Amino acid sequence: MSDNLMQNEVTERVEAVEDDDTLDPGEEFETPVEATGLQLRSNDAISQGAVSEFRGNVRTKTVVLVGEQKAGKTTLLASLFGQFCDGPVGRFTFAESRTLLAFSERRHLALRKSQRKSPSAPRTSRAGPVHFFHLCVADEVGERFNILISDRSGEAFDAARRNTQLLSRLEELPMADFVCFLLDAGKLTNKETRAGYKRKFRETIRALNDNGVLPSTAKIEILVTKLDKLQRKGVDLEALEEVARYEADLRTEFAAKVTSFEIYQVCALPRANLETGVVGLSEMVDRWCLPDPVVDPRPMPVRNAARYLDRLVGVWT
Ligand SMILES: Nc1nc2c(ncn2[C@@H]2O[C@H](COP(=O)(O)OP(=O)(O)OP(=O)(O)O)[C@@H](O)[C@H]2O)c(=O)[nH]1
Ligand SMILES: [Mg+2]
Repeated sequence: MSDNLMQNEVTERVEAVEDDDTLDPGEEFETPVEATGLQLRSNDAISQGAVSEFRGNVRTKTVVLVGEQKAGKTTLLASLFGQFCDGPVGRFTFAESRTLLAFSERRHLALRKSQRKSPSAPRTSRAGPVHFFHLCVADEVGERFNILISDRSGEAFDAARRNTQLLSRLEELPMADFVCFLLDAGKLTNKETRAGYKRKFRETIRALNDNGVLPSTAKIEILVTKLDKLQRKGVDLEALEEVARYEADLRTEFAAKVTSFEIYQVCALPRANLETGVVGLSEMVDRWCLPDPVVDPRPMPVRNAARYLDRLVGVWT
Protein backbone atom coordinates (compact mmCIF):
# COMPACT_ATOMS: atom_id res chain seq x y z
CA MET A 1 0.00 0.00 0.00
CA SER A 2 1.39 3.45 -0.92
CA ASP A 3 2.26 6.03 1.78
CA ASN A 4 -0.47 8.32 0.50
CA LEU A 5 -3.17 5.66 0.78
CA MET A 6 -2.08 4.72 4.32
CA GLN A 7 -2.08 8.39 5.35
CA ASN A 8 -5.63 8.80 3.96
CA GLU A 9 -6.85 5.74 5.86
CA VAL A 10 -5.40 7.01 9.17
CA THR A 11 -6.96 10.46 8.64
CA GLU A 12 -10.34 8.86 7.92
CA ARG A 13 -10.15 6.76 11.08
CA VAL A 14 -9.25 9.80 13.23
CA GLU A 15 -12.13 11.76 11.70
CA ALA A 16 -14.50 8.86 12.35
CA VAL A 17 -13.51 8.80 16.05
CA GLU A 18 -13.90 12.58 16.31
CA ASP A 19 -17.32 12.35 14.63
CA ASP A 20 -18.34 9.66 17.12
CA ASP A 21 -17.48 11.96 20.03
CA THR A 22 -19.78 14.64 18.75
CA LEU A 23 -22.65 12.25 18.08
CA ASP A 24 -25.71 12.28 20.30
CA PRO A 25 -25.05 9.43 22.77
CA GLY A 26 -28.71 8.43 22.34
CA GLU A 27 -29.18 5.39 24.54
CA GLU A 28 -27.29 6.97 27.44
CA PHE A 29 -30.01 9.58 27.74
CA GLU A 30 -32.64 6.90 28.24
CA THR A 31 -33.71 6.34 31.83
CA PRO A 32 -32.05 2.98 32.50
CA VAL A 33 -34.47 0.11 32.95
CA GLU A 34 -32.70 -0.76 36.26
CA ALA A 35 -33.62 2.70 37.58
CA THR A 36 -37.30 2.36 36.78
CA GLY A 37 -37.56 -1.39 37.22
CA LEU A 38 -39.63 -1.53 34.08
CA GLN A 39 -39.53 -3.35 30.81
CA LEU A 40 -41.80 -1.07 28.83
CA ARG A 41 -42.10 -1.66 25.13
CA SER A 42 -40.60 1.60 23.97
CA ASN A 43 -42.24 1.45 20.58
CA ASP A 44 -45.80 0.97 21.65
CA ALA A 45 -48.24 3.18 23.54
CA ILE A 46 -48.19 2.20 27.22
CA SER A 47 -51.06 0.11 28.47
CA GLN A 48 -53.03 0.79 31.63
CA GLY A 49 -51.34 -2.06 33.53
CA ALA A 50 -47.79 -0.82 32.99
CA VAL A 51 -48.53 2.80 33.66
CA SER A 52 -49.15 2.60 37.42
CA GLU A 53 -45.79 0.94 37.87
CA PHE A 54 -44.12 3.57 35.73
CA ARG A 55 -45.67 6.38 37.76
CA GLY A 56 -44.49 4.71 40.92
CA ASN A 57 -40.90 4.73 39.73
CA VAL A 58 -40.57 7.98 37.80
CA ARG A 59 -41.87 11.41 38.87
CA THR A 60 -44.52 12.01 36.24
CA LYS A 61 -47.39 14.32 35.43
CA THR A 62 -50.37 12.48 33.98
CA VAL A 63 -52.59 14.30 31.53
CA VAL A 64 -55.97 12.84 30.62
CA LEU A 65 -57.51 14.02 27.36
CA VAL A 66 -61.31 13.94 27.39
CA GLY A 67 -63.42 14.68 24.34
CA GLU A 68 -66.08 13.24 22.12
CA GLN A 69 -65.27 11.53 18.81
CA LYS A 70 -63.22 13.69 16.47
CA ALA A 71 -62.64 16.40 19.08
CA GLY A 72 -58.95 16.24 18.17
CA LYS A 73 -57.37 14.27 21.06
CA THR A 74 -55.06 12.09 18.99
CA THR A 75 -54.14 14.96 16.70
CA LEU A 76 -53.25 17.12 19.69
CA LEU A 77 -50.77 14.64 21.12
CA ALA A 78 -49.37 13.85 17.66
CA SER A 79 -48.89 17.54 16.95
CA LEU A 80 -47.20 18.10 20.30
CA PHE A 81 -44.72 15.36 19.50
CA GLY A 82 -44.26 16.86 16.01
CA GLN A 83 -43.42 20.24 17.51
CA PHE A 84 -40.66 18.63 19.56
CA CYS A 85 -39.33 16.88 16.45
CA ASP A 86 -38.91 20.29 14.82
CA GLY A 87 -36.93 21.77 17.71
CA PRO A 88 -37.42 23.34 21.14
CA VAL A 89 -40.98 24.04 22.22
CA GLY A 90 -40.92 27.15 24.39
CA ARG A 91 -38.21 26.57 26.99
CA PHE A 92 -38.22 22.79 26.58
CA THR A 93 -36.42 20.40 24.28
CA PHE A 94 -37.21 16.77 23.60
CA ALA A 95 -35.26 14.41 25.87
CA GLU A 96 -36.77 10.96 25.53
CA SER A 97 -39.93 9.01 24.81
CA ARG A 98 -40.79 5.44 25.71
CA THR A 99 -43.50 5.51 23.08
CA LEU A 100 -41.52 6.84 20.15
CA LEU A 101 -42.99 4.64 17.48
CA ALA A 102 -46.53 5.13 18.71
CA PHE A 103 -46.03 8.91 18.68
CA SER A 104 -44.42 8.82 15.23
CA GLU A 105 -47.18 6.67 13.86
CA ARG A 106 -49.92 9.00 15.14
CA ARG A 107 -48.04 11.99 13.80
CA HIS A 108 -47.59 10.35 10.44
CA LEU A 109 -51.28 9.43 10.26
CA ALA A 110 -52.37 12.91 11.36
CA LEU A 111 -50.35 14.50 8.55
CA ARG A 112 -50.84 11.84 5.88
CA LYS A 113 -52.85 12.79 2.82
CA SER A 114 -53.51 9.31 1.50
CA GLN A 115 -56.85 9.07 -0.29
CA ARG A 116 -58.31 11.89 1.74
CA LYS A 117 -58.77 15.46 0.59
CA SER A 118 -56.79 16.77 3.55
CA PRO A 119 -54.68 15.27 6.36
CA SER A 120 -56.57 13.46 9.07
CA ALA A 121 -55.99 11.00 11.92
CA PRO A 122 -57.88 7.68 11.84
CA ARG A 123 -60.45 7.27 14.60
CA THR A 124 -59.11 5.78 17.81
CA SER A 125 -60.64 2.34 18.06
CA ARG A 126 -63.88 2.27 20.04
CA ALA A 127 -63.23 -1.14 21.50
CA GLY A 128 -59.61 -0.32 22.32
CA PRO A 129 -58.51 0.34 25.89
CA VAL A 130 -56.88 3.52 27.11
CA HIS A 131 -53.27 4.03 26.05
CA PHE A 132 -50.62 6.36 27.33
CA PHE A 133 -47.95 8.28 25.46
CA HIS A 134 -44.74 9.16 27.25
CA LEU A 135 -42.87 12.38 26.67
CA CYS A 136 -39.79 13.44 28.59
CA VAL A 137 -38.62 17.02 28.02
CA ALA A 138 -35.68 18.99 29.40
CA ASP A 139 -35.56 22.66 30.32
CA GLU A 140 -32.66 25.12 29.81
CA VAL A 141 -30.71 23.77 32.78
CA GLY A 142 -31.23 20.14 31.81
CA GLU A 143 -33.91 19.32 34.38
CA ARG A 144 -36.17 16.61 32.99
CA PHE A 145 -39.93 16.40 33.16
CA ASN A 146 -41.92 13.27 32.39
CA ILE A 147 -45.42 13.56 31.03
CA LEU A 148 -47.87 10.75 30.32
CA ILE A 149 -50.76 11.65 28.04
CA SER A 150 -53.75 9.33 27.80
CA ASP A 151 -55.69 8.67 24.64
CA ARG A 152 -58.84 6.65 24.17
CA SER A 153 -61.78 6.69 21.83
CA GLY A 154 -64.23 9.57 22.27
CA GLU A 155 -67.06 7.05 22.17
CA ALA A 156 -66.08 5.79 25.63
CA PHE A 157 -66.61 9.27 27.10
CA ASP A 158 -69.89 9.62 25.26
CA ALA A 159 -71.11 6.28 26.62
CA ALA A 160 -70.02 7.19 30.18
CA ARG A 161 -71.88 10.50 29.95
CA ARG A 162 -75.11 8.66 29.10
CA ASN A 163 -74.61 5.79 31.52
CA THR A 164 -72.73 6.76 34.67
CA GLN A 165 -72.15 3.11 35.55
CA LEU A 166 -69.51 3.14 32.85
CA LEU A 167 -67.56 5.94 34.54
CA SER A 168 -65.51 3.45 36.55
CA ARG A 169 -64.17 2.08 33.27
CA LEU A 170 -62.34 5.36 32.64
CA GLU A 171 -59.39 4.03 34.63
CA GLU A 172 -57.05 6.85 33.64
CA LEU A 173 -59.02 9.50 35.53
CA PRO A 174 -58.04 8.63 39.13
CA MET A 175 -54.37 9.13 38.25
CA ALA A 176 -54.86 12.47 36.46
CA ASP A 177 -52.87 15.55 37.41
CA PHE A 178 -54.55 17.40 34.55
CA VAL A 179 -57.90 16.62 32.98
CA CYS A 180 -58.18 18.39 29.64
CA PHE A 181 -61.63 18.62 28.07
CA LEU A 182 -61.35 19.29 24.36
CA LEU A 183 -64.01 21.70 23.14
CA ASP A 184 -64.31 21.63 19.35
CA ALA A 185 -64.54 25.31 18.36
CA GLY A 186 -65.61 24.31 14.85
CA LYS A 187 -68.83 22.82 16.23
CA LEU A 188 -69.71 26.08 17.96
CA THR A 189 -69.70 27.90 14.62
CA ASN A 190 -72.42 25.62 13.25
CA LYS A 191 -75.78 27.12 14.19
CA GLU A 192 -77.72 23.90 13.63
CA THR A 193 -75.67 21.59 15.79
CA ARG A 194 -74.17 23.93 18.36
CA ALA A 195 -76.97 23.75 20.97
CA GLY A 196 -76.77 19.95 21.20
CA TYR A 197 -72.99 19.98 21.26
CA LYS A 198 -72.86 22.57 24.06
CA ARG A 199 -75.30 20.53 26.13
CA LYS A 200 -73.36 17.29 25.67
CA PHE A 201 -70.03 18.93 26.46
CA ARG A 202 -71.35 20.41 29.68
CA GLU A 203 -73.00 17.11 30.64
CA THR A 204 -69.71 15.25 30.25
CA ILE A 205 -67.95 17.55 32.74
CA ARG A 206 -70.94 17.30 35.08
CA ALA A 207 -71.03 13.52 34.87
CA LEU A 208 -67.35 13.24 35.74
CA ASN A 209 -67.38 15.88 38.45
CA ASP A 210 -70.69 15.10 40.16
CA ASN A 211 -69.86 11.40 40.36
CA GLY A 212 -66.49 12.02 41.98
CA VAL A 213 -64.32 10.54 39.23
CA LEU A 214 -62.24 13.71 38.86
CA PRO A 215 -59.45 13.64 41.47
CA SER A 216 -59.81 16.54 43.90
CA THR A 217 -56.22 17.60 43.20
CA ALA A 218 -56.51 17.51 39.41
CA LYS A 219 -56.35 20.73 37.46
CA ILE A 220 -59.15 21.06 34.95
CA GLU A 221 -58.35 22.62 31.59
CA ILE A 222 -60.82 23.36 28.83
CA LEU A 223 -58.85 23.28 25.59
CA VAL A 224 -60.77 25.11 22.89
CA THR A 225 -59.38 23.23 19.88
CA LYS A 226 -59.45 23.82 16.13
CA LEU A 227 -58.97 27.55 16.54
CA ASP A 228 -58.28 27.74 12.79
CA LYS A 229 -61.97 27.04 12.18
CA LEU A 230 -62.86 30.23 14.06
CA GLN A 231 -60.37 32.22 12.06
CA ARG A 232 -61.23 31.03 8.56
CA LYS A 233 -63.03 33.18 6.01
CA GLY A 234 -66.79 33.46 6.39
CA VAL A 235 -66.95 32.99 10.16
CA ASP A 236 -69.03 35.85 11.49
CA LEU A 237 -68.57 37.84 14.65
CA GLU A 238 -71.64 36.19 16.14
CA ALA A 239 -69.85 32.82 16.17
CA LEU A 240 -66.88 34.29 18.03
CA GLU A 241 -69.21 35.88 20.55
CA GLU A 242 -70.95 32.53 20.95
CA VAL A 243 -67.63 30.86 21.87
CA ALA A 244 -66.79 33.62 24.37
CA ARG A 245 -70.27 33.36 25.90
CA TYR A 246 -70.03 29.60 26.24
CA GLU A 247 -66.59 29.86 27.84
CA ALA A 248 -68.02 32.32 30.38
CA ASP A 249 -70.96 29.96 31.08
CA LEU A 250 -68.61 27.04 31.72
CA ARG A 251 -66.49 29.15 34.04
CA THR A 252 -69.57 30.24 36.00
CA GLU A 253 -70.78 26.68 36.41
CA PHE A 254 -67.54 24.83 37.18
CA ALA A 255 -64.80 27.19 38.43
CA ALA A 256 -65.98 27.11 42.05
CA LYS A 257 -66.53 23.32 42.04
CA VAL A 258 -62.98 22.19 41.28
CA THR A 259 -59.46 22.98 42.52
CA SER A 260 -58.40 24.71 39.34
CA PHE A 261 -60.42 25.53 36.24
CA GLU A 262 -58.90 27.34 33.27
CA ILE A 263 -59.75 27.78 29.60
CA TYR A 264 -57.12 27.91 26.85
CA GLN A 265 -57.27 28.13 23.08
CA VAL A 266 -55.22 25.71 21.00
CA CYS A 267 -54.77 24.71 17.41
CA ALA A 268 -53.00 21.44 16.72
CA LEU A 269 -53.43 21.12 12.95
CA PRO A 270 -54.48 24.35 11.21
CA ARG A 271 -55.91 22.68 8.13
CA ALA A 272 -58.90 25.06 7.81
CA ASN A 273 -56.69 28.13 7.90
CA LEU A 274 -52.93 27.72 7.67
CA GLU A 275 -52.40 31.30 8.80
CA THR A 276 -53.59 30.40 12.30
CA GLY A 277 -50.56 28.15 12.71
CA VAL A 278 -50.05 25.83 15.65
CA VAL A 279 -51.28 27.67 18.74
CA GLY A 280 -51.01 27.16 22.48
CA LEU A 281 -48.94 23.96 22.63
CA SER A 282 -45.78 25.40 24.19
CA GLU A 283 -47.84 27.14 26.90
CA MET A 284 -49.60 23.81 27.46
CA VAL A 285 -46.31 21.99 28.08
CA ASP A 286 -45.21 24.82 30.37
CA ARG A 287 -48.30 24.33 32.51
CA TRP A 288 -47.98 20.55 32.57
CA CYS A 289 -44.35 20.76 33.71
CA LEU A 290 -44.88 23.40 36.37
CA PRO A 291 -43.57 21.96 39.66
CA ASP A 292 -46.11 21.51 42.43
CA PRO A 293 -46.04 24.26 45.07
CA VAL A 294 -44.10 23.26 48.16
CA VAL A 295 -46.44 22.15 50.93
CA ASP A 296 -45.49 23.09 54.50
CA PRO A 297 -45.87 19.85 56.50
CA ARG A 298 -45.52 21.52 59.90
CA PRO A 299 -48.59 21.40 62.18
CA MET A 300 -50.55 24.63 62.52
CA PRO A 301 -50.41 26.26 65.98
CA VAL A 302 -53.69 26.04 67.93
CA ARG A 303 -55.05 29.41 69.06
CA ASN A 304 -56.00 29.69 72.75
CA ALA A 305 -55.21 26.03 73.32
CA ALA A 306 -56.43 24.72 76.67
CA ARG A 307 -53.58 22.25 77.13
CA TYR A 308 -49.91 23.28 77.52
CA LEU A 309 -48.98 20.48 75.16
CA ASP A 310 -51.02 21.99 72.31
CA ARG A 311 -49.47 25.44 72.93
CA LEU A 312 -46.00 24.05 72.30
CA VAL A 313 -46.41 24.23 68.48
CA GLY A 314 -47.06 27.99 68.79
CA VAL A 315 -43.99 28.41 70.99
CA TRP A 316 -41.78 26.54 68.52
CA THR A 317 -42.96 28.50 65.49
N1 LIG B 1 -59.09 22.20 11.32
C1 LIG B 1 -58.59 21.44 12.28
N2 LIG B 1 -58.84 20.14 12.30
C2 LIG B 1 -58.33 19.41 13.32
C3 LIG B 1 -57.53 19.97 14.35
N3 LIG B 1 -57.20 18.99 15.22
C4 LIG B 1 -57.76 17.87 14.75
N4 LIG B 1 -58.43 18.11 13.60
C5 LIG B 1 -59.16 17.13 12.78
O1 LIG B 1 -60.23 16.59 13.52
C6 LIG B 1 -60.45 15.24 13.14
C7 LIG B 1 -60.51 14.33 14.34
O2 LIG B 1 -59.26 14.37 14.99
P1 LIG B 1 -58.77 13.18 15.94
O3 LIG B 1 -57.50 13.64 16.54
O4 LIG B 1 -58.81 11.88 15.24
O5 LIG B 1 -59.93 13.20 17.03
P2 LIG B 1 -60.09 12.23 18.30
O6 LIG B 1 -60.61 13.10 19.42
O7 LIG B 1 -58.82 11.50 18.56
O8 LIG B 1 -61.25 11.28 17.79
P3 LIG B 1 -61.56 9.74 18.27
O9 LIG B 1 -60.29 8.97 18.15
O10 LIG B 1 -62.62 9.30 17.33
O11 LIG B 1 -62.07 9.81 19.68
C8 LIG B 1 -59.30 14.86 12.20
O12 LIG B 1 -59.81 14.89 10.88
C9 LIG B 1 -58.28 15.94 12.42
O13 LIG B 1 -57.51 16.21 11.27
C10 LIG B 1 -57.28 21.37 14.28
O14 LIG B 1 -56.59 21.98 15.13
N5 LIG B 1 -57.83 22.06 13.23
MG1 LIG C 1 -58.34 9.52 18.57
